Amino acid sequence: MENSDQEGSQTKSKRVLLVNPPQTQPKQSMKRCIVPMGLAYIAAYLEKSGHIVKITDCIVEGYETELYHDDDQMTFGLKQEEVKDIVKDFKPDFVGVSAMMSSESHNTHDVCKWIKDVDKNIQVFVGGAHASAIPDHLQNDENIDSVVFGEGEESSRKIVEGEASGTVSSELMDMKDLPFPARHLLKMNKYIEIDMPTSVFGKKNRTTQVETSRGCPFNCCFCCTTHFWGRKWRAREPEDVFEELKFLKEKYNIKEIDFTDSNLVVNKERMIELCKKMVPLKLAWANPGGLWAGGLDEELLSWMKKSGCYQVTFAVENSNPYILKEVIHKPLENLDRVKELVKYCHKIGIDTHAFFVMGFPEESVDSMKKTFEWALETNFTSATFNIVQPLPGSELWDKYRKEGEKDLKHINLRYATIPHPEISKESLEKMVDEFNTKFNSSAWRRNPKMFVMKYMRVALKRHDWKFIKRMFKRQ
Ligand code: B12
Ligand code: SF4
Repeated sequence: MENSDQEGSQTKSKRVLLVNPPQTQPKQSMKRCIVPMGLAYIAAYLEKSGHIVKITDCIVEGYETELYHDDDQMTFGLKQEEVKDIVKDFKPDFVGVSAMMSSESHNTHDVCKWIKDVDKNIQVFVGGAHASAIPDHLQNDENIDSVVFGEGEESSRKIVEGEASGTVSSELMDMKDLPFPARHLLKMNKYIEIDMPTSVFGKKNRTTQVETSRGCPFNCCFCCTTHFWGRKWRAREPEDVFEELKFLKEKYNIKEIDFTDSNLVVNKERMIELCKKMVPLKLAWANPGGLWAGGLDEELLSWMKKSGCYQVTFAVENSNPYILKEVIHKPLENLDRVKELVKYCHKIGIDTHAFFVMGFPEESVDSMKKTFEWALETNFTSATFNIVQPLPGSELWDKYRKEGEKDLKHINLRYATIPHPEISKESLEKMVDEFNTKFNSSAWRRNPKMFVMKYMRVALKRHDWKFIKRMFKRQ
């Protein structure tokens, strides 16, 4: 009886290879190297369903291999032959390829072709933010058999078990059904050794990523998160997150956490409960993706500090109330409150970073300069000024698809794509570049203690002054 059950599950079980493609970026940019959390979740879910899974992250495995292009861009990661050898060796029935950033979609198409070159019978499926945003681009690729819209865990299982194919839409996952990401299938020590996580201002040396929630209740016009995660914010139980953090500390000696959530603090009580549980773990943590300032108050911030938070990133976006409300649709009415919260963070010893978005055609150049002045006045320790992009999947994509589609590779927050009535694209890029350099170098004058702590920390950690120069320029 036992034997026949095992045989049954073996015939059902499939060999699945999940691939994170190489990455292309401007030559001078920092080469990030982050655990592909989406693939790690899918792998864990497929393993739980009885399949044999392997993850190939071309970025970490081929981190040292760089291929230079004529247009100031560079691709790093495993080469075509290396990926093909992995496919030949593993002999998968299915290969799932990540299509996360639209600016990277050419790399997804390349990997799919390499797989079909090895064996046309391998079923290739893709998913991720980009695949969910413009599935038609991927459906038209002869090397792709299925495209997943939304979360990948249950949809991948359905594809692998023959229950779905073609364009596959996902139901929102119940967070209780998610196993911990399959980090045992990744070269965890190499990510830790390379040490280029989301937060390059990191405090400690052994950093990794953790996701505690999905979705966001808001709908900022430039963001595509709610398109594929949904506006229903779903969070894991604090106890479950605590268990994962404890495991990371015990198994990999992790000392710092990057929370990858789109919006970590939608529910204050839950966040306080999580912070309380984190205190004894003595981990450093930050939220490099940005927080909604409306979710913060002094009580929560003081618990965040006690639990190891060393930097809060305020996703303020703009200081012009009309642009915030009518153009961006971000619920952040009280900007004076942001000033108070920043002051409070500094008082209790938390650094502050801020995100701003510039270049909306509805916003005058004068107003952009006012946002810059407001940021200086508010005295954030550091800030990033980005240029608005019609990211596929966002509200702006529907409006500016024509402009965006011309050059997906440049769907990057440092380039101007949307025409502005008052300023040329080149001048806008130059002005925003100057905002970044001016703001971050002025921290020396505005916030001497924090400046020294923050940048010395990074200099000592990395032994590299050039690295700090790049941070001022947000490279
Ligand atoms: C962490 C993060 C980063 C990190 C690391 C990115 C990385 N390479 O791992 C950093 C800081 C480097 C980064 C940079 C950028 N990012 Co970013 N980033 C994120 C963030 C906040 C979290 C990603 C994450 O780990 N999520 C958790 C995991 C579990 O989710 P997931 O990866 O989406 O996977 C799930 C599904 O998508 C799907 N799925 C994923 N892969 C696959 C594969 C298959 C086969 C299947 C079936 C399904 C599937 O299933 C998974 C499980 O449910 C997301 C927003 C978000 N909340 O997702 C933005 C996001 C991905 N980034 C975005 C952007 C625009 C950028 C930048 C271009 C911004 C810039 N500076 O110009 C750069 C690009 C840099 C580059 N070339 O890689 C956009 C992408 C939009 C788009 N259409 O391109 C997002 C969606 C945010 C947004 N604004 O809407 N980013
Ligand atoms: S930008 Fe942030 S707050 Fe706005 S919709 Fe996206 S995740 Fe939510």
